[in-house]
Amino acid sequence: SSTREKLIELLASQANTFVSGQWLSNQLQLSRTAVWKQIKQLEADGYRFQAVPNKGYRLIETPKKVSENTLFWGLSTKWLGKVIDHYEEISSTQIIASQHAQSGGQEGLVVVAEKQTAGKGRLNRAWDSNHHNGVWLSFILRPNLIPSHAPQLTLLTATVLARTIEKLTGVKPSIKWPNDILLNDRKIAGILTEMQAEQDAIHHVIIGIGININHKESDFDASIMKRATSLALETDKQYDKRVFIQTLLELFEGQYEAFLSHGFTPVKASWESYAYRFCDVVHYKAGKERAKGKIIGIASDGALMIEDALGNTKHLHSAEIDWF
Ligand code: BTX
Repeated sequence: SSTREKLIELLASQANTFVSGQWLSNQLQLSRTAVWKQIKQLEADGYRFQAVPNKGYRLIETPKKVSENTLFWGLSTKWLGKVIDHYEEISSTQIIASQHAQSGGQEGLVVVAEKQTAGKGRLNRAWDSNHHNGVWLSFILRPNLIPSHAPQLTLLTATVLARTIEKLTGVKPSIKWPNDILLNDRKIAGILTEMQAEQDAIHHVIIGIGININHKESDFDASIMKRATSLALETDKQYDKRVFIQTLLELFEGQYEAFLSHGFTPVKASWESYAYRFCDVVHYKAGKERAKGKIIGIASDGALMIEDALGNTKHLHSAEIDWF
């Protein structure tokens, strides 16, 4: 509620001193009992206070715990994450977000879960996320784009995810076409974009993002242990999931708005700056054709651009790349 936010704001702005219950009740125009009840609720969310008789309260710790409230506090976005639907455990945030979208959920509504029991990957693959050490979230977009431009949103999301990881860890990830996010050659995050559209208009797009944050190696399913990694495994540090989510949403909002007003060119440049094996020659199989060529970029429809030995450019829409 807005009272809660105001209370947290007041307490955080006075973090070095005690504030009296009376002062808070004046500021918030609430009874002292009501203030006390709000403080108890914040404690249940993981905020910690020092309470001294005749002096009042001092905020000594904001929670690491992820909840609607803790995510909301300190989030500086204008519209992304202004409505947050948080679950300790859910089948898939993608499913819940798409239900919200179908019943009129607003652009920027975010669904977050600590654990998913049926996390979805692309092409009916599963996403290993029945684990509280990752960030699993989906949000609704309602862009005024033609449906054929929707793949650009996936490319945009990949660049935002790469930027977020780089900002928080100092390590530069790579984007492996079509859309794996790698850190030191292992998969650290995945993106699932689902769209509902008519011929010439998008109803909504659900962007689903999964990032392995504080996993130990044994937290991964044996089938992916060798190929998957987490921020903690690669950098030997633990990360605050709340901070990760907030940074991600803030960067996304800015980059998305820039994309809507300036188009795809900056996204393309950013994607290419993170592209795995950019300018390397790779072997690939596309349909029946086996060939090799140099990776020279990404096209606006998501195709990988390859240059062959004669200098001709090819656009690969689906291909198996031999990365190693
Ligand atoms: P993808 O199809 O590119 O990747 C799925 C493949 O990645 C799996 O087949 C497996 O090999 C591997 N994999 C599975 N889980 C993990 C993991 N945790 N870390 C690394 N590799 C893994 C990418 O699909 C799209 C993933 C989107 C996940 C988000 S989470 C929030 C939202 N809700 C939901 O159900 N899906 C999205």
